[in-house]
Amino acid sequence: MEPHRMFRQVPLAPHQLIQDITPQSDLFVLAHMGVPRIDIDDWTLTVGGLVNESMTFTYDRIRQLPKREIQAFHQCAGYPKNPQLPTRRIGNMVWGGADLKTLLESVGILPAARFLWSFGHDYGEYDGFHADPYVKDLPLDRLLQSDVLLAYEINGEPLDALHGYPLRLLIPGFYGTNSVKWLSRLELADRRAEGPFTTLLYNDPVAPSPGHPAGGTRPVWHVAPESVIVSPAPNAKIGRGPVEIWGRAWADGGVASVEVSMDGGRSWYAAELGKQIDRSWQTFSLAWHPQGEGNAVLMSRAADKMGAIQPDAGWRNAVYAVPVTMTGL
Ligand SMILES: Nc1nc2c(c(=O)[nH]1)N[C@H]1C(S)=C(S)[C@@H](COP(=O)(O)O)O[C@H]1N2
Ligand SMILES: [Mo]
Repeated sequence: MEPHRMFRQVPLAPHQLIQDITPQSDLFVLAHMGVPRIDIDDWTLTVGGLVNESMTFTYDRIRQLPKREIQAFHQCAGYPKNPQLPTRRIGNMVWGGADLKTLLESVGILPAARFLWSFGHDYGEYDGFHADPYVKDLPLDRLLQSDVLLAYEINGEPLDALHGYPLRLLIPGFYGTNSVKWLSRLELADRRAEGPFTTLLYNDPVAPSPGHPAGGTRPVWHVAPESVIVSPAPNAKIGRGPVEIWGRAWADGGVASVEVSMDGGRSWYAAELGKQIDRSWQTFSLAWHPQGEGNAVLMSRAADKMGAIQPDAGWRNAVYAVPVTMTGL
């Protein structure tokens, strides 16, 4: 592994999300324990656990399977110990690869299987935890929706080493942490996987509720509704207008609506929402006629199709605020 320690590439800031499709070289990188450098001649993918017969695939074999391309956003959940902190690490790419459901069905899923465990080639230390290797899991019912990829391409290019070469998972609508890079092994199981990244980290606290007085935790799987204003940029000087306020919005299952505020969240106006392509982010926009001069705070908030809405503060998908100055000119 090179390096063999946590490695991050900083994300584009919200006002830099100008392109509908994020180039691979601009995509944020998250590697908890470092970056495996894999020689393709030594690499295979083994599929086992609760299957009829375990099987091993070469890179060529995976690439011979029918190829699917899915446009999908990809978002990091942020710091596993601090789900309150928004990090807004987001990109939107066209992912190319083999359909995982088809591959698993060809191996034969046994009826007792309920989770897919996915193993990376990376191992080591992260924040006082030790993992050998990186393991995540996902519920099988999500997987059988038929849009989970064994991805070997981003935007038509092979994955680079930082983004998981030669093969990674891509689970549209799930936080990035679940889309395991540098895959080595897949296993079907009847329970959740053990290891720091499934049992200790990436489990959000859930508030007590009627029927669940103790609260508990929930795995960091589904992406909650979120949006950012791309333009105007923070601290922009705004003339008399009209000014187009526009940005990106995303949620697992797609965004239902986006509202925009020009007065720091006191009043909200429905934005126009662009359509979703496959599992992509969506563009929203609103024409603004600034009144007077002085400071204004622009905000956006998205709602998903289940009715969940971005919180004002205190959670990873909290509303993003853009201060601007109205010149009155
Ligand atoms: N094997 C492995 N897969 C991994 C990780 C990792 O540390 N090891 N990090 C995860 C996290 S937290 C995120 S946000 C995404 C980041 O993918 P990217 O670096 O391609 O943007 O990869 C996920 N897959
Ligand atoms: Mo992440």
